[in-house]
Amino acid sequence: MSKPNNLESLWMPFTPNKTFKKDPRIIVGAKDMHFISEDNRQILDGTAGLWCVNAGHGRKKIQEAVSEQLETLDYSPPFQFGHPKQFELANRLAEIFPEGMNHVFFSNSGSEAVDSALKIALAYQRARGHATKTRLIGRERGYHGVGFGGISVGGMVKNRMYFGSMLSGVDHLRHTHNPSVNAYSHGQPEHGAELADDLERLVQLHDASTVAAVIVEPIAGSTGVLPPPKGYLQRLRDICTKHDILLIFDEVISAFGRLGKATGSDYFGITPDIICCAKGLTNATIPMGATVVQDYIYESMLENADAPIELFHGYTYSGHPVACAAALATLDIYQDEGLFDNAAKMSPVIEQAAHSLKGTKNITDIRNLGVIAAIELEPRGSTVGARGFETMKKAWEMGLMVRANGDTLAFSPPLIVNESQVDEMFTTVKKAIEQVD
Ligand code: PXG
Repeated sequence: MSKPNNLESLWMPFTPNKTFKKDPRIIVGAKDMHFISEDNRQILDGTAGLWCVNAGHGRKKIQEAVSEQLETLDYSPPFQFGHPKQFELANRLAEIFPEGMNHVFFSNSGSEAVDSALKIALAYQRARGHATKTRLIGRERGYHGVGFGGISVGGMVKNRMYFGSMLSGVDHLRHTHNPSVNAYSHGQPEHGAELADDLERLVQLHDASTVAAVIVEPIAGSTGVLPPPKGYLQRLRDICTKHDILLIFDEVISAFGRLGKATGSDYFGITPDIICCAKGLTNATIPMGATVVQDYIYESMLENADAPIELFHGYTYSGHPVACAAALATLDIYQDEGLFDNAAKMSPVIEQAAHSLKGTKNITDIRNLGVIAAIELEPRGSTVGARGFETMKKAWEMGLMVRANGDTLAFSPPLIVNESQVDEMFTTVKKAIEQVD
């Protein structure tokens, strides 16, 4: 494998470029549960890449589908023309998404799936004669990608503070993290359902006639894994219904088996009006996002349109044939191998292994749900994130990939993970934590 001899020209995303280029971590291959590093070490993938390689790496069936598609139809324009696989994929998604969610709008990433959802929400409210419903409500610590819509409703301070005033007419619910009463919860925490009443407060402040939609991750991932308190999502759903506000679930992380079901909505038993997904949709092989809506949204948009084109929105690569081929092959793998069931089976194994680290030095909290776990470390003095970053690097040296979100270490392995790999993940990370000051 040839070595990139000059790292200078690339501006790396969400990466400390100066530090990385002095001591790079280069990945040159991947198969099943492992990455292969440039120095030819096997690295156990504790994160499914970035929460996205749900079926494991190097899947033949996806490779074949992609290469066949490239030979048959490499591209066709998505506006005014169609190709068979995008219809087939939309139908397949409708089958596994919650009842009544039978209409799918394709994009190329989670960020675009979110921006599409926000735009659809606004256009829908207007089309049905509620044009004053324009406000969007997100949540503190929420991550909804990096488009201006997504960062406006998002709640990650650093992702917002450098980028001006963003969308106007946006407000935020408080986040649900409350370690003083919920630390070391197994699965969903007991306390905090009442935080959903923040929505009621915001409705009192702004009036329901001005609020279009609320967007939350059913389980917050990127901010450091915050499972929703018991009862919280139901309360949010009830308040949205009461005030005729759309509920959008950003399932970019939670869809496609991460919680042992096709969607987090299915797992929690709460049906939103719109779901955003991406990542696991194509097993991360080809970029793709999707925004899945309730039938009444699609039907109302078609019925009430004031122009022949009902939605003035779309991307050059919406429903790209190669992405569709990859997604269809991925859905086949999930189904044929029962990977969502395997995720459900591995969930208690991960819970047990993660919580067995309680008492290890510097750990202040451990959280888990489905095939997700997080270990929160005490920040080292005022240098927030340093301990998490160094532990991630140490784990990499020891042959494990783990995500550091600030001082929280996050695990989200591929859904093919087995018991001995779970054991290896947590044994290794424990050693890494012990070796970092
Ligand atoms: N919504 C959610 C809930 C996400 O987790 C996005 C939207 C944006 O997706 P794209 O495909 O535009 O990146 C995400 C992405 C992390 C991490 O450190 C997580 C994401 C991205 C980068 C880092 O956990 N999730």
